[in-house]
Amino acid sequence: MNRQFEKILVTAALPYANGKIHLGHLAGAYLPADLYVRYQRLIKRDVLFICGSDEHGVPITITAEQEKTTPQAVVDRYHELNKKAFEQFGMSFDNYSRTSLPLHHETAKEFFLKLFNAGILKEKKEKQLYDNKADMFLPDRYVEGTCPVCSNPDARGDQCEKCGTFLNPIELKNPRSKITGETPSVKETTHLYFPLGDYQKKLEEYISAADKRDGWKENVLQYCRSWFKEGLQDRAVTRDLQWGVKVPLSSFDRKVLYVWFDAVLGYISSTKEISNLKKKPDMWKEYWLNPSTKYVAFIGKDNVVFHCIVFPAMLMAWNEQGGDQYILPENVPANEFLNFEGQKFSKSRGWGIDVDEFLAEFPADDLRYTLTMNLPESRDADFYWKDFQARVNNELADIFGNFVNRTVTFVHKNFDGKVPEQNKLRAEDEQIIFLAKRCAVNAGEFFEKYKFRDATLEVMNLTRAANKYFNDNEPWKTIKSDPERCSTTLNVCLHLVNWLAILFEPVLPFTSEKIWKLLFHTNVPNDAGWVSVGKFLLQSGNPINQPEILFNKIEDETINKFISQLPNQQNPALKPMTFKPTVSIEDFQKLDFRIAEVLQAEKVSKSEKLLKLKVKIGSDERQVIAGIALHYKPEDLVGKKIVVIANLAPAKLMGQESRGMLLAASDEEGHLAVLIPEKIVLDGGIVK
Ligand code: B3M
Ligand code: ZN
Repeated sequence: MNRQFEKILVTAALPYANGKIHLGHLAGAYLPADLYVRYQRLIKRDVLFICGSDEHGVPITITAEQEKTTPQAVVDRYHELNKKAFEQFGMSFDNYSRTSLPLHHETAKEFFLKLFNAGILKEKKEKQLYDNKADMFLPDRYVEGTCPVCSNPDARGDQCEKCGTFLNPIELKNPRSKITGETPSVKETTHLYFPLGDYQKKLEEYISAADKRDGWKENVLQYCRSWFKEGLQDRAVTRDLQWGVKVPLSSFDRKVLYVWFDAVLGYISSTKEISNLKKKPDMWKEYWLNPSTKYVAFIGKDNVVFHCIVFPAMLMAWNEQGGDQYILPENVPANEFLNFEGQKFSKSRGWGIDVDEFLAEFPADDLRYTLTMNLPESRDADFYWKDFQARVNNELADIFGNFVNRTVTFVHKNFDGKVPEQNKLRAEDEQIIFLAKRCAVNAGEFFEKYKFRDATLEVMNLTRAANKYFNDNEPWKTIKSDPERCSTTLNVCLHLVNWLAILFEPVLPFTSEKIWKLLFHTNVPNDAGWVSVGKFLLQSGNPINQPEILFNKIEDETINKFISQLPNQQNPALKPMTFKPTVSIEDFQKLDFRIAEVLQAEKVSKSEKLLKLKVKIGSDERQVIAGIALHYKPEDLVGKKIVVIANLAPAKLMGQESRGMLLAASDEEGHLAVLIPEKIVLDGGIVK
């Protein structure tokens, strides 16, 4: 930190209480936040770590409808499940609150009213989709339809997952209600809008200044830049829904605050809650209203706009009114996504693993270490079962576990289980002590810069050096030839065990606790924390406990069991791929693939599957018949650029001539997608 802050406030995105936490969530926001906080605590900073469940929003009400229960029952269930999973994983939140609490509703209403009364929110009449059968408006994810940008047929009302575009439900083509499946009608409704555009300049200045001070991640800056480039638009902050924070205005009695408007304020209400629990009701102000507090918001990349743009703008709008002045995030170190065995996590496809399931089988520290070494800090990363096994066996067990075990076992066998005397230190002792101190400095710098993988690599390298120190000093020989020397070697090794326990604590908190118990008979680190790395805190002659296995190796059998549980058809490891016989490049080059523009499309009469397309390939126009009618409506394709094999011998299908074949991809799950070039290319263009 190049500015001296008195306190640090850390928030991690509030997960929707609408499903279980999986490994991707941990790697995106939660583990990095916990690593950062634990490090800050070890260097004795005043840090407060805030999180909680996001309990509003359309996905929750949809789940409730599908499960024929109430939204409250849904959030009660997932709040408990997720809270417990986080605890098991070792998340060290100071508070894990809920946005359905009255305290949160009051906080959100107060915030809203301040902006409303200041005349900041604009009332606008707008057209919205309405489900006549269900008698309700269909905000956000209550509608699905075709994306107006990329033609993804399953875009959600709030966003197209395929191309990432944020949408208003009314922009969808062929919209359908998620409740009844009906085509919605359009009805007028009134909403309040936050004038985000008015804050663009201030936001740009804020981000650039914070970036200069604290070094924002390039990917986060990139997202912000592209938002600014597009120009910020007004955003509705109310919704026609029943579940949520009620709009505290009589003319808006059947409306609630938009979930994102209230969710970000959940950080503040969660801080208020912990203040009340600690019987220091004003404590939250020491963080949120204190310019000497550094606020760091950990999130996954899909939440960047809300934390870098929407939330800061809301806080700016509040601050403009005078009175209490909120601090803004000093950094928003968003991670990219973690994939699972090469694919996106997907609940519906059963792809991935939830945290509780994982921890039923493996210790949390095994997972924390593996995820830390694979954090998607600057690009998407992957979790692989085999990598997990290798990290645990070859790194945790063989390097760290082995060093602790051989040291403690040796002390029990040869020094009666008591800390050996430290005699005169030699150059090689000074060398390893120096490495430990340097490691504390280097790893510390990486922690400050949100580079948790690099920090952990430093510590693992020190552990390697510790093993080498043990080997090079050959205590199994010196115990006979030079017992004084042996005593010093083991004294240094035991101290290294202590220092490693401190340096690894952010990543391996459960293991560190075990080590402190072993060395000091207590489960907390000594008060000195990080700065005690390199200091000799073990009293010679004090007894240490018997060693216990810190890391159990993972058998192939166990890992294979999990691999075999992956949905079958997706798992290349289980089902060997078979390919057609090899062709020569010359043979391949005989095919003439071209970009074609679809001019017209219609169904082939009396055929369920065939579409008749008129396509243009440069100056050539021709008819192509394609078996895609079950997957595409004719109007979905008109105007699209596709890929056609232009020199295929003409064929007749259902009496219709086809001159060429379009390229489409399909899989065993029955998906079919016409291949469409990712960027603009002119028709006639060659595909090779
Ligand atoms: N609940 C979205 C998510 O879980 C949202 C985050 C809120 S942070 C204030 O990804
Ligand atoms: Zn799209």
